[in-house]
Amino acid sequence: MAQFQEVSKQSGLHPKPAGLVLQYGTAGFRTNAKLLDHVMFRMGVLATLRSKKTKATIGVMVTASHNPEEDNGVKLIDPMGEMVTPAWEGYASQLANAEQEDLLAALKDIIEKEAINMSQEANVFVGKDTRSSSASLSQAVLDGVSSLGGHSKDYGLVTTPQLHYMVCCQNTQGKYGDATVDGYYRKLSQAFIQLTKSASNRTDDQKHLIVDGANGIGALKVREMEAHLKKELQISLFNDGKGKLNHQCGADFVKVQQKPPTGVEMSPGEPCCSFDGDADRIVYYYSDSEGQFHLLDGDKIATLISTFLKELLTQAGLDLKIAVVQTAYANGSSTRYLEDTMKVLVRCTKTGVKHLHHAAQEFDVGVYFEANGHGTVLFSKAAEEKIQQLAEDAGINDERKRAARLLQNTVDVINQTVGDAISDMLLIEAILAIKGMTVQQWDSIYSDLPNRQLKVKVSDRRVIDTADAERRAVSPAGLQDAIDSLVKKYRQARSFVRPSGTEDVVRVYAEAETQESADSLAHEVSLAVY
Ligand code: NG1
Ligand code: ZN
Repeated sequence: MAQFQEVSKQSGLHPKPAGLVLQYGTAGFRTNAKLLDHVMFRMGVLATLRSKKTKATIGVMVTASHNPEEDNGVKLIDPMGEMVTPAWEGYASQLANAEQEDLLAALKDIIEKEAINMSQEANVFVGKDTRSSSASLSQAVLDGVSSLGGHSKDYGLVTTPQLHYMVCCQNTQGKYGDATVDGYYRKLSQAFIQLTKSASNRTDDQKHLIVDGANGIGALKVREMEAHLKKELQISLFNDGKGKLNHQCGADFVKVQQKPPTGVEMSPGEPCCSFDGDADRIVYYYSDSEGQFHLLDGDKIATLISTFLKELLTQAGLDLKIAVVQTAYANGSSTRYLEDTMKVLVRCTKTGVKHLHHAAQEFDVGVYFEANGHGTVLFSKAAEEKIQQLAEDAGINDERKRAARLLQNTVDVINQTVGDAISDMLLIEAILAIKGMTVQQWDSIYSDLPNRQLKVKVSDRRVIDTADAERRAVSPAGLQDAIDSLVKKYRQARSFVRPSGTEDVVRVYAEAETQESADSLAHEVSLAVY
């Protein structure tokens, strides 16, 4: 057919290595950049179909997040800025894995199954991270879009959450904000400046933050953001892009290694944070006067944010249901603190942002964070309206008004489409300023249980099947019994195993009363996995 001629021709310029099979996993396609040219082209094609199907703008982000520089990857973004719906993840794998001669058949199959009207217009937003392979790979995406007659807008270098934000703005006709990078800076910085105005006694010291940019896109963008902050936040940027991406730095390194990144000059008590390679994750940390390292991960962040929001909702007299969504990796102390002390509802979902995001949508205010620092807050439409109305209500007392205005600006500083290191950083800094809290005081809200994460290589990780939000292994037979009896040997212990969705490994997690116990429990459970 004539309309596929261009796809045929162009796909020949982006050929698939015969026999190569890749899976659209938890975070899209991710592997060595050399293997991805055909995948990018095809994802441009698929995004065009998705746009025709939804009659909305779709996003395609070229990044491999915290993976090494040599890797790259691609993620599709649905109309409201959320991850692409699961059925289309299946189509993505189907299209990426079709051999060259079968590509058109695979394409037609999707068009038929989804009953896509091919005369519908299509719009695709494309963004990329700073990897050296990203320029040509994002060009392959653009080629894919144009081969099927779609329109594209190339945002060039942006963080993953910035592209999610643009897609959402575009599809809500500007109600969420302007679909420009400048619009993003303006919305978030104005909200941040408003929030910090309520922090009366903020000293210059408290306006200072050390940021590890992981030598990635976040480093570039946090600098641009800083220019909008009118000195209300002054950033000392390390790993600013001159060094190797994610190498011994960044949020993933800091969280997994439980140590500071290289290349950052820390002084005792000074708050620091690390972004990951595409700036959708953030973790905080500091070293104390004895030089000991303290990590404030996604669980501590969720606790700080949900405590702040709960207090404001109470002060505002708003009866809105707030919940925190975590995964099995959440530290047991955080769950206990939230449920027992804060009396906040806690939900546990499977690993992967889409699961958390989905669960958080069930509440008026849903705070979700993975322990690794990926997370955000979702406000239901009704919640946003109530906050708005109250902030504009002339008949309420000053305390309620102040709380309502703070809530309003909090909503605006948050990127609700996806976890966003820059937005989360601004929110955390604003909360610390408003509460007059130091990073040490925040850290001492509860003490993490010592924990350990290990990776185990097995011949086929898929033989492990889990249930109960991945907290129990249902196959192979006997594995969970073995884990249960190992856990019983230690105090305050918990352990689980699950196959990774992004690497060919089984992940083992253990926590216990002491680091020694957590380490040996993790080790013993790894042996049970073989
Ligand atoms: P897998 O490889 O499925 O454990 C990892 C992270 C997830 C999520 C995805 C996508 C851990 C334990 N797992 O998934 O939280 O962020 O990568 O990036 O951190
Ligand atoms: Zn990331």
